[in-house]
Amino acid sequence: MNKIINDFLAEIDNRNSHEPEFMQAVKEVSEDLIPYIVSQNIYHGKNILMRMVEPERVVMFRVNWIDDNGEIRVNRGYRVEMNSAIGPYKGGLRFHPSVNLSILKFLAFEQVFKNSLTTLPMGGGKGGADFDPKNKSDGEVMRFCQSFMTELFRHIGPNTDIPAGDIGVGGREIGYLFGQYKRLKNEFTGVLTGKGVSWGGSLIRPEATGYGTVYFAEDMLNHISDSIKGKTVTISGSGNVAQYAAEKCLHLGAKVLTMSDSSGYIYDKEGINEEKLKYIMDIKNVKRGRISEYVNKYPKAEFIKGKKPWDVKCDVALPSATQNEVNYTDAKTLIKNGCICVAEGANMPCDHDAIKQFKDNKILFAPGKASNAGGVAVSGLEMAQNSLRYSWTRDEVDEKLKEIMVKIHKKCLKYGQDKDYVDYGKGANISSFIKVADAMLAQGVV
Ligand code: NDP
Ligand code: 2IT
Repeated sequence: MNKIINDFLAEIDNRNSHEPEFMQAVKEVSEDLIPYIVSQNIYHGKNILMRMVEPERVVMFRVNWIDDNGEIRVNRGYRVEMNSAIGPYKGGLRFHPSVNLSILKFLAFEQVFKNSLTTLPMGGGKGGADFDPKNKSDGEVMRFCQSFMTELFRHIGPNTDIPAGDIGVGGREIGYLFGQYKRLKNEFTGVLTGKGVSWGGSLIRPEATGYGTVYFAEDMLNHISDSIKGKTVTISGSGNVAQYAAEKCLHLGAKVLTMSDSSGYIYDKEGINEEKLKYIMDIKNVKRGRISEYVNKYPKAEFIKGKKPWDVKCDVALPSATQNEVNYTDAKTLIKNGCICVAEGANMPCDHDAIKQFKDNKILFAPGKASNAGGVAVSGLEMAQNSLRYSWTRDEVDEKLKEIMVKIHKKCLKYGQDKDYVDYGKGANISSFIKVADAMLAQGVV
């Protein structure tokens, strides 16, 4: 079996050798899927995984814009349309200086499996640009978004490809992107999700990824007759996912000890309560400042510069910033300090060696494609509401989100439950694969 897996990965590596994040995501999925495929006559010999790792289409384009000093700036934009077997391409846009094809292909690949798990009819895609929204004026961000959409609009549409937010793309950017799409097409359609509620957005979409991650952690803990109530939680990141993960932890009676950004983390021994979280939201969303400002208002807390929060003793860890932010050493430290549950709010925040540590030590571990699927799931509900020309209440959407997370948990158990341990990664990979693979086989070699 190892030889089949290694031969497969060697062939993919040959074609994508300069794409380490993409190779990492493919490896993680292949180790679970290849043994399953080989054991199933309907999939074996159909080159199905090879078809899944090749994007259906990749668009790369120039984005020119003019900054506040009148200088002409050039960025690179992308959309990776990975797989449309079970629905139109769906997935976020990331604006961050690190964005490249490897990162977007890994995200698009993961998105295909994640979207399949949601139970909703969405294919997978991802896009973005190497544009850095930090320290840019609103006018600069708007001009960038307009220029980006001036090319992207011809490749997307409400039945073709529906982008949304991700790192560096929140409500403000979605607004500017939507405005430009509408102007170019002269059409008011649900072509993006994460829209404002007064112009086609869904209630709970901003909260959905963070809330969903905590619902999933709670489902995992309930499965071992435990709960998140009273637990200490460390969270990385202080953006959209981290903020609402923290909020839901507080709703469910857990104590949040840390949040972070790329400059370092804050550690508040007394716990980040609702009032303190509101202050963080104000720093990050309104003032667009840094997490270190927290200690100016709450001097009993510490700011630890340049470090990640995984040295802090906790029961539950929710990595919610970016890929590969939890490595082997971090995983060892978390386990040594008594952590029992890790649920990924971000995409691929735990590297291969960290995941192996969690599994070897039988720590509850949820891969992002399962635990952070709440965000795209509510995007799917936003699309449904747009098609109905109707909107559901906050409670209705929240209930549907909870139900979807429970269904994802059940799907993970179906293929991941071993005697005394659930391999959520394996459960998520196999369960999501089946739906996409069956659709691909039914649709022929296209
Ligand atoms: P935001 O842009 O709102 O926040 C990102 C946070 O992560 C910020 O605190 C940022 O700090 C930090 N961060 C970003 N890059 C790095 C880095 N290289 N090193 C350290 N910290 C970093 O993004 P989101 O909260 O939306 O996304 C966070 C993660 O969740 C991503 O992995 C994303 O793919 C994933 N995700 C997002 C979903 C969504 O609906 N938004 C859905 C599912 C997954 P700083 O401000 O210093 O850059
Ligand atoms: O990684 C993700 O699932 C997202 N960034 C959200 C995608 C979406 O279409 O809502």
